[in-house]
Amino acid sequence: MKLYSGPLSLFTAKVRVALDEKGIAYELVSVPFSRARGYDPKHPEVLAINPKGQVPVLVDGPLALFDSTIILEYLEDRHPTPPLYPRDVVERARCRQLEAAADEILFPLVFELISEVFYKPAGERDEQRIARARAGIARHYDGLERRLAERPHLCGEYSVADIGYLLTVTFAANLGALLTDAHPRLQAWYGRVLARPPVAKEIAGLAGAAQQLAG
Ligand SMILES: N[C@@H](CCC(=O)N[C@@H](CS)C(=O)NCC(=O)O)C(=O)O
Repeated sequence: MKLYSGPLSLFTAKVRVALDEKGIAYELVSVPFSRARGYDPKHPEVLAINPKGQVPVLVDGPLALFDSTIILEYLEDRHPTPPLYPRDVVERARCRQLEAAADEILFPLVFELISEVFYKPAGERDEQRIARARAGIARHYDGLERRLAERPHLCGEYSVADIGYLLTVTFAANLGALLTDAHPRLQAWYGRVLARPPVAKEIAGLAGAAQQLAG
């Protein structure tokens, strides 16, 4: 298996964690990324496979796939053990929805912070946009806090939803939207998920990559 990956790519990080959780060996192809130019120029293989020109891209024999959610589903079908989705069909559907919510509902708010805090120097940032994004993130966390009142992980057992949310929450925190005592269950959940070796390894790798890009 070959994974085209960006050094700071949250979406690729989801796939790397799932591959490690399942013990699947893979070759990592790092695509160019810089703070000044983002993902420009794009890797030719990524452009050839993904019409959106984005990572992650996974190649497994004759199969080439893009979009982290679709890749995670393929990995589960191809390597069902250990499972990263609930077995029950209804719970599985709910869990898929949650995994997608991390990407499509929470991440856009985090992207507002990326645009302001990561790409702009202090002094040129739109503080109102930052405050609005932080408030939206805190409201989203309220929903997760309620969900965690009844279960240790977002879908009961550890799953792709925990992987996606852990990474998104980490990016938010690194950009100043910290997890606070207003969300104690979410804080405890964060510690539980971070204690998993594949997750800890990924978070350490992202921190190292961020330092390298900054230096
Ligand atoms: N929905 C996609 C999003 C992928 C995505 O946004 N990838 C970013 C890196 S994290 C990218 O390649 N950005 C370059 C671009 O959009 O041109 C997924 O889940 O894989």
